[in-house]
Amino acid sequence: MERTEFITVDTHTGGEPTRIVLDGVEADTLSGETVREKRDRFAATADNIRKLLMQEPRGHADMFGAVPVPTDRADLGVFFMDTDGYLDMCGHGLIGVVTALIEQGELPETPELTVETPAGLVDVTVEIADGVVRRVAFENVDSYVCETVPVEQDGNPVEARIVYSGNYFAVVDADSLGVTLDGEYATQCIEPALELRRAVNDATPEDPVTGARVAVSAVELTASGDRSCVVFADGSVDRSPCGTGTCARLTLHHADGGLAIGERVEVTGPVGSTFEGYISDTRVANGVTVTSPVVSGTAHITGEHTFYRTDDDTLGSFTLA
Ligand code: PYC
Repeated sequence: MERTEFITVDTHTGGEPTRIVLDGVEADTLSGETVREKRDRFAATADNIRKLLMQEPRGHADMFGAVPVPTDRADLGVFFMDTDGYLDMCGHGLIGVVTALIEQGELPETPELTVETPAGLVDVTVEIADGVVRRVAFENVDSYVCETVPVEQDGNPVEARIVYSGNYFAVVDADSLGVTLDGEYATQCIEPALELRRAVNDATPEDPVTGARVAVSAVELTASGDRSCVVFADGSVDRSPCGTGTCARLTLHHADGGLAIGERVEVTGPVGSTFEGYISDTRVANGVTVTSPVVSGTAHITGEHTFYRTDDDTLGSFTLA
């Protein structure tokens, strides 16, 4: 029997998992200049590893993962994956990766570092005490409001605001989808969010900065006050307030005139954990106001794994329909 091993360290950031792959991925499946190229090469040649570590029986329907990779452009390179594919940027994942790599001695205990993601370079600030990472803040890639897509859902008009914040989000008022973000609401968000994403993507929204047609990857349900719920992949619910989702919310709030530069807000996710964020700066690109959102949160290491893939285990990886 032949056995391949994959070593991971796992974290949770406000309840949302990140399985960080430390060993087992062959270097030639990560070739490329940029982290985006490395991610694309991995997706083309080693997607079975994503499925193995994200999906059942080793992962679960809401598993999330990250692969740190070497880069000359920053202190660290990392790309992100889930049960369904890959995201260009991930806030909770970034907070988890930086926390785990510093606490495991894989990164120096430094208060500031830059991280290259498929979405671009992200500046990170770390609070460390006694070898424990207490808080990680990241200044996201340029974020901006794209357009409003009106759709009809269950006979009701719904306005989906499309925002780019490292990923394309459809931000929608939870009430308009018939969901109240109160108590235990997470699972009620999944079906309405997936239906909304299908309708929005059928409307082929456009990125006003690049001019490209875009596909929304995540839906953020918001409610007045600080509550939010982000649904992504094939119906995964982010247990945390969602890092890039919080950036989308801040960017929208600023565009609507409700958030001044530097004004801090706290956003609460479906299990009650919080991220803090603010807009640090704005500029205009192609006539579009572009923000630099900063979000911070805390992650904890939950364990280390050595996963096996043996050649007599023919079941493979799966998600339940
Ligand atoms: O924290 O940015 C985030 C994120 C995206 C998808 C899941 N979490």
